[in-house]
Amino acid sequence: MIVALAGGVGGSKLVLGFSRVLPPDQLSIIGNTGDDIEVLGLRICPDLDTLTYTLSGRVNPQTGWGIGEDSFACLEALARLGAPSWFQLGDQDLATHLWRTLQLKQGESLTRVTANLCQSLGVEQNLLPMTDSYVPTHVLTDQGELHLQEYLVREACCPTVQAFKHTNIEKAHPAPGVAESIMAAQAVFLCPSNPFISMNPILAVPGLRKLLIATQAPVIAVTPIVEGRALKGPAAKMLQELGYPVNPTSIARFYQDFLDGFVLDARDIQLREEIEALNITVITANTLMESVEDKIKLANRLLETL
Ligand code: FO1
Repeated sequence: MIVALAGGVGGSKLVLGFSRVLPPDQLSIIGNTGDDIEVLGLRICPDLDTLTYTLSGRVNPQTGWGIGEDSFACLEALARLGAPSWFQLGDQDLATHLWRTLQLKQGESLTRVTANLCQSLGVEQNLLPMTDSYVPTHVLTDQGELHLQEYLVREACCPTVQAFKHTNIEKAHPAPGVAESIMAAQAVFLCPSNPFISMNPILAVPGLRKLLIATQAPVIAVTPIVEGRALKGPAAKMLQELGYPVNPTSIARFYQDFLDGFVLDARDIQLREEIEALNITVITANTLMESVEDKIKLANRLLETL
C-alpha cells in the first residue's frame, strides 16, 4: 500500500497520477488540514476538498480547487447582503461545506465526515485528514497575524512572511488510520506541496514525524521547487523571505531527519551531490505535471524505484 502526504493543488496532481496506476485500496492519502477555515459559520477544508474533487474528476481544472462549472449565485446574494465574499464559495462547493459542518455539529469526526464525502462522490481511495482536531495555520507577517486563507486569498500572498502558527496543534493526535497506514506502507511519498503551509502542518501533528522515522517503508519527498521556482503558489517567495536558498536542497534539509529519498527535477541535476551528501538517495525525474499523462508518468517513475 502506498501512502501519500498531500497538500492542495500541487500535491493533488501526483495523487491523481497514483490513483491512475494503483488499485484504489492500495493508495492512502494523508491530507493537510492546516488550511481549514470557518467561513460564514461553515468548516471549509480546502486541501481535503481539492483531493476529493480531483480524485472524483469534479475539480475545477483551471484553478485546481472548487468544483468545475460551479455557479456563485449564493455568494453574489451574500455580497448583496454585505457578507464577506473574498473567499469564493461556489453553490455546489457550499453543499460540501454545509453537509460537513452539519455532520461535525452532530458529533461526527472529520475522519468519518471525510470518508462519507468520499463515498458519496465515488472516491474509493482512503483519504484521511492528518488529525481530527481543528488546527488552522496562521501566518505572522509584516501586516500582522493572518489566517492562512486571508494571507493566500484576501491578501494574495503579498505580505512578508515572518513565521507560522499551527493553532492548538500541541493537543492534536494523528487521525485514526494515519499511524497504521504509515507503519504498513510499502512506501510513503511527500507530494510536491508547499513545505511551510502544506507539509509542515502534517509533520507538526505530535507523533507524526516519529512515525516517518519508525516506519520500515522508504520515505520519499518530491521537490516542489524546480529551477528556483515553486510549481504552484508562494513556496519560493516564502523560502526567500524566511532566508532559505530557493532551491530543492533547502527542501531536502527540512525533511532530512526522516527522509530516505528525494525526487529532484532533471533540470536541477547539478544539485544531486549536495543532496546525496545529506545521506538521502536522489531520484531524478520530470516533476513538472501539466497533463494527466505527466502525472501518470511521474507516478510510474516513482513506483518503479521501489
Ligand atoms: N483560492 C483562491 O485563490 N481564491 C479563492 O477565492 C479560493 C476559495 C476557495 C474555496 C474553497 C476551497 O476549498 C479552496 C479555495 N481556494 C481559493 C483555494 C485555497 O485557498 C488553496 O488552494 C489551498 O488552501 C492551498 O492548498
